[in-house]
Amino acid sequence: MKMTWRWYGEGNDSITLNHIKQIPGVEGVVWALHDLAAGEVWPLNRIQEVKKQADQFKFNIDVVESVNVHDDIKIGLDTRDQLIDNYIETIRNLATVGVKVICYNFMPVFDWTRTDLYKPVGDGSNALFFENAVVSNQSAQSMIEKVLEGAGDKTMPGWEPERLKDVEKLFEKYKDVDDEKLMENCKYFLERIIPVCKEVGISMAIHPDDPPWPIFGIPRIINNAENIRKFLKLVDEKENGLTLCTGSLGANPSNDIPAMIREFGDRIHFAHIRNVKTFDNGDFIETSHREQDGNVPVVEVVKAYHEIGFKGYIRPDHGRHLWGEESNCRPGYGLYDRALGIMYILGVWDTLEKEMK
Ligand code: CS2
Ligand code: MN
Repeated sequence: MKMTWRWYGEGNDSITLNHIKQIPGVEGVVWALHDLAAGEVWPLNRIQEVKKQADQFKFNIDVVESVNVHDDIKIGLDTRDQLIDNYIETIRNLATVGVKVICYNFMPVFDWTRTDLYKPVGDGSNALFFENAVVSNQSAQSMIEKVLEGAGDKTMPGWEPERLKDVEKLFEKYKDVDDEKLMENCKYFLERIIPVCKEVGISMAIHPDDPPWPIFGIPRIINNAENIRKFLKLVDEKENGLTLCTGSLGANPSNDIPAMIREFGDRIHFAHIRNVKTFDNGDFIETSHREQDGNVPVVEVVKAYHEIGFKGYIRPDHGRHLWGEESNCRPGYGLYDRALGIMYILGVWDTLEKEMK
């Protein structure tokens, strides 16, 4: 496996390439052009600029997270063809600098959803928290306001204030889109882009829905083994693959993640590792990577990757905010806990490697 780190880009992240260089084992940065809206073509010169920055630190830029999919494609509107053409142009542009994997999601309306971005964990740190009752008892608009307020001056991918300004209208557009329709629209998208991916050597890696159950009546299609199986068959090619996020899938304790790793094997191009502590009422809080701190069997997860001979990319997913860093880091994307997570993952991995010899 190849260890990576999600970096939001120069001037857009309190963590610099120089910081990242000091974390053992990191070979590449997972990046994106975060200022571009879904549907825009990523210009070649902007892509080359990131490549140059990463080259200076000898990081690869093989993984992009995310090239966001426009709502019209998910809804299946007539405008989707032009938007898919644009997506294809971006894929082609990314291939010119050697990008290998594109992580994306097919969640309607929002990216990951939490009700508290800085919930005290009890040891002085704080972390992202999801409280079911809060989501059930308030409007989407008021939740959006709270999330954006909690994010302060940091942008939140998938939570663009402009796009979500009138979220009720956006919900209205999705009103006829159920799980089946969303899956169909996803197939339409994949049938157009996967042949191009094959041609240019890029694999698509869909990210699971987070949380992995419907909120505000929004459909969910990437949330358990059965649906993932269906998804992989939509276009049964290696390039139609997965980002397996233990944090997102792990919020539902009935997801057996090590079993998924063994089953989906070489269709997993990108691994996100995070632990999460779930409660009986469906609430959950993000924790350190250590297995004992949450409900995700992180050691078993790493073992499963080792067992399948995983050659793909891996990164710690979110981290808690430690030692006061929440004053200037992006929610879930501080420096310290993710760096500790890398050392935990590598500790297990290196032990398994040694045992093999
Ligand atoms: C990420 C997702 O921060 C995260 O949890 O794993 O937001 C991910 O970047 C997107 O869903 C992929 O499009
Ligand atoms: Mn993830």
